[in-house]
Amino acid sequence: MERRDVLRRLSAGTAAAAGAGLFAPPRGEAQQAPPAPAMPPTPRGLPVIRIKDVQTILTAPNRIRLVIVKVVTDQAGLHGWGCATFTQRALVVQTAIDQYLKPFLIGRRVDEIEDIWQSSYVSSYWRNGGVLFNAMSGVDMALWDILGKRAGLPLYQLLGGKVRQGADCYYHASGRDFQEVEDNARKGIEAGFRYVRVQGGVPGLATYGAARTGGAAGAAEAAAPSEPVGPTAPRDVWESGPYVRMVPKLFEHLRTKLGTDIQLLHDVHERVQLNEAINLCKALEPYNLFFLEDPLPPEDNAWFRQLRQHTSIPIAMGELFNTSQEYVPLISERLIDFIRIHISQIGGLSPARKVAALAEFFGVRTAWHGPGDASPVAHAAQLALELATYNFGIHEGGNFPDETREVFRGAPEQKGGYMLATDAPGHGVEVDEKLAAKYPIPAGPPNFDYSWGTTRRKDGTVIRP
Ligand code: GCO
Ligand code: MG
Repeated sequence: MERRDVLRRLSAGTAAAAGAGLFAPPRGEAQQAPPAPAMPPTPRGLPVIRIKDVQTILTAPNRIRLVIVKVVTDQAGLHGWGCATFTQRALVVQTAIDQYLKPFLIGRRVDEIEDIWQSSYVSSYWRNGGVLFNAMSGVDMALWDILGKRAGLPLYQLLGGKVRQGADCYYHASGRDFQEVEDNARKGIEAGFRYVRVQGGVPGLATYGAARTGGAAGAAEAAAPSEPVGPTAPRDVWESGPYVRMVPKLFEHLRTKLGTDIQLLHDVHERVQLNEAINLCKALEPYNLFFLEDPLPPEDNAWFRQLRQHTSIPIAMGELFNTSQEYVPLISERLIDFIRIHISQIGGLSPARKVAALAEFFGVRTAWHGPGDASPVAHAAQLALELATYNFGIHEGGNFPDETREVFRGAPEQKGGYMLATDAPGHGVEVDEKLAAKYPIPAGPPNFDYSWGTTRRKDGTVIRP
C-alpha cells in the first residue's frame, strides 16, 4: 500500500472511530500495522548544549568528607555543581561517578534532566542504593544549576517561585547535662532562632548528639585494648533504658527554664525498642515538641502504624531512606508529620521535588536532612526547593564554618534564624576548586560524628545505628 493511501485511510478511520472503535482497520481488509508516522522535529528556541565532562571533587574543609560533582558542558564557561556526599563511603561514590555515570552521560543534552535521572536510575540494572543515588544526585543538582544559569534565573524561580521569604532553620544545642543544654539553647535563641534541637548526654553512655561523661559503662574496661571492637569487646556502650528515662526530664527542665514559646526538637536516632519509642512519645507529649525525629529505624517502618495510634507527638522520619518503597507508604498513610529524607540519598532534586509534592497532598511537611555532611551545594539546592514548597516545615542547621564558606562561594546565609537564598542564577554556589584541593579528605576511618557500627550494648550487641 502506498504511504498516501495509508494516511488517507487513517484519517477516514479517525472519522469513523466512534462507531468502529478507535484505529479499527477499514471493513473487509486484513489488519495491517501502518508504519508509525515520523515525529516532527522539535522546534528549538535555545541551542543544544551537551555534557562534555563529569568530574568528582573530594574536599573536607572542616574535616567532613564532601563529594561534589561538576558537570562541564560544551559551552565555554557553563558548568553546574551538585552534591553527592555519602560521607562514610566517599570513595565508592567517586568510583560510581567516574567509572560508570560519566561514560554513560557524556554527550547527553543538559536540558534532559528528568530523562537523565530515569535512564541513569536503570543503567546499572541493580538500583536503589545510597552510593548510586548519591552519584546521580551530584549530576542531577548540577543539571538544575546549569538550567538556572542558562535561564538567568535563581533555582527557586525555576521550581515555581517563592512562597516564603526565607526558610526557618533549627539550631543545634547539646550538652553533657541539662544546664549545658539550656545554656547552649539560649545561645541559639539569642541569635534569633525560633527552633532549637536539644540533645543531652547520659553519664557513661555514648549518647547520640552529646559528648560523653563519666567512664564507659559496662564491659568496656574489661576488654583488652588490643582486641578489636566486637561483641566480646564493646567500647562505646549504649543502653536505651537510662536514655528514655532522661529525655522527658530534660524537656521538663527546658520548658521550666526556657518557657513555652521556643520550638523544641529532639533526635532519637533510632536507638530504642518499639515499646520504648511509644512510651517516650507519650511521656514527651506535655512538652509540646515541634517534632521527635527517627523514633524507629527504617527496618521497622511498619511499626509506625502502631506508634501513630498511640501518640499525638509530631514525628519526623526518613534521613536513612533510599527508595520510594520506604517513604511513599509513610506519607500516603499519614503516619508521619515531617519527611526527613537526605536529598542526595534519594538521587537529588528531581526526586525530592516529587516527594515534596506528594507530601503536600497528605499534610506532611518537609524537614530535609541537613547536617554538616550535606555540602553548601546541597543546602542551597534544598533551600530553593523549600522556598517554592507550600508544605515546608523546617531547615536543619546550615550555619557553615568559615573554611567551608570560603570553598563554597555564595553559600546561602543565615539571618535571624532564617536561611536566605541569593538571587544568583542556579542554586548560586560556586566551588573554588583550588581552595577545595587544599582540604583533602582525611585519612582514617570513614566516619562522621559517632561510632557507627562500633557502638554496642553492655552485652556486646551492636546497635542501630
Ligand atoms: C541529623 C543526623 C545526623 C546524622 C549524620 C550521619 O542531623 O539529624 O541524624 O547527625 O547522624 O548526618 O552522617
Ligand atoms: Mg537525625
